[in-house]
Amino acid sequence: MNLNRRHFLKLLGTTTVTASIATTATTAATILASPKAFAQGISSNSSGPFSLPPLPYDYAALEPYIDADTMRFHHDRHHAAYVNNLNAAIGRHPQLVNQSAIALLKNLDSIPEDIRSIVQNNGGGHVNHSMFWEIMTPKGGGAPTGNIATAINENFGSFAVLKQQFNDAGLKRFGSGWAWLVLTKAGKLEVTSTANQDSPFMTGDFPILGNDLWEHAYYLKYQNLRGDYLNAWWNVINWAEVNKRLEKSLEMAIAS
Ligand code: MN3
Repeated sequence: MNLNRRHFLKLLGTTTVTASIATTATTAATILASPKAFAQGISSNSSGPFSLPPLPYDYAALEPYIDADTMRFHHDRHHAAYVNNLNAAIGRHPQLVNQSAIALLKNLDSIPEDIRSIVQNNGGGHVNHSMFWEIMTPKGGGAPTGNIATAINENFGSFAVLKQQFNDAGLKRFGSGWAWLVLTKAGKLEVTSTANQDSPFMTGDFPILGNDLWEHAYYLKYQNLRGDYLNAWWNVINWAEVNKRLEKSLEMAIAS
């Protein structure tokens, strides 16, 4: 990866972040290296290296923007199914048992062909949703804070421009998928979109922030009005967690 210190300083428009990168490197390395640590160790109904992380708040905590029934089905059924399917696939190839879900996604070409698409879909689903719960919070929303605020202004001009690009990407995604704010291999923040459960990690980008565009994420409350859901979602963004992910993305870029 051709990132260097100058890229980061340009990205952030500041030198203040570089000190904290070093101090949190160990924590991030631990989180990213171990599937159990990444998933925070709650048990699910399947056995295997991966487990369903707990929701960090009540099902109803994100109302009125996301309703409790949607959160319950989304976390307890949909995410759980991705975890169970991923564990079943890895169970057929035990040599993969110590790899993190992110590592699996980054090296799909090396995954045995008989489980490759299962890992792509369900490993992607597990990693995407593990991020999704964490970057939302009942006390969220408002303007970005910290280094992500600086980076957004440097890369997009303003938060309003980012939101518009992001929501446009979400509206244009036909069918199921995700809208993303990623740190690219070139060290820039960009808005992207993927189909199905494809993860930005598959192409070497780091997902800083992502919104679930599957109908299971919004249909009970918003029906066909995906645009209303996209607009409302910004009210629950956990900017503190997004800042942690920005730091992690920079650490991984430095390490690779
Ligand atoms: Mn989903």
